[in-house]
Amino acid sequence: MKKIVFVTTNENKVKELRELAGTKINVEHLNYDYPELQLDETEAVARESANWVRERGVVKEPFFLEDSGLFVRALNGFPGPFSAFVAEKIGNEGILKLLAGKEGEERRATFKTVVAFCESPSPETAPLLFVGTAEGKIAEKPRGEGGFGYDPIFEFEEGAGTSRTFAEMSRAEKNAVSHRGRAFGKLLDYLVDVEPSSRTKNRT
Ligand code: ITT
Repeated sequence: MKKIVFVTTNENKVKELRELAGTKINVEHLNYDYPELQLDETEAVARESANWVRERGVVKEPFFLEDSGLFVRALNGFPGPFSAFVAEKIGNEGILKLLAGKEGEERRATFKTVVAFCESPSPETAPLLFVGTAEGKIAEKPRGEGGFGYDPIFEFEEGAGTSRTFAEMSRAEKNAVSHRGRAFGKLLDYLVDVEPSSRTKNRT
């Protein structure tokens, strides 16, 4: 089975990815803490983080990492690229306080994941980016026991008037519709379908 290395400090991401990869790809976890770059765009954070890891020769094999963020409309896209910092400092309760009094469409939010994949250690090959998003709303209160991070406050609209938070879904249900599921799904398709010689373009 083809093997790729996932560089992350977040065990929950690894669990989600391993379930998505199934028997197609062997995802090996490297628990390595690269610096959290404070850039404006998730794409830039993922790309530059991958370059940082590659330039230091941390991994010798094909690897990927990913940057994820929660973008809340009423907060002009905050916390966005600062999601990790904000989660640590004010957490879900802090986000809910910032949204006090906001209703309906104002609570709209997007989750975004950008996967950056480095197939070779060569500095001439730019990391390939794969983007996935999920649209939803920030719940009035945290709900659910599953997932991690912002999952209890992110309500995904499933149609027919139902909306569960990601924390109310099983891992497989979240993976089927989530930002990470979509981004990693694109990487998986790419790895499984495309011949190495024709791998050049970003899939965003
Ligand atoms: P690495 O950078 O080491 O991969 P991290 O947890 O710092 O791990 P991110 O910067 O991508 O990862 O995540 C930003 C924040 O968003 C962090 O607090 C996560 O817990 C949270 N987060 C990321 N993906 C999430 C998801 O699918 N559901 C809920 N919260 C998520």
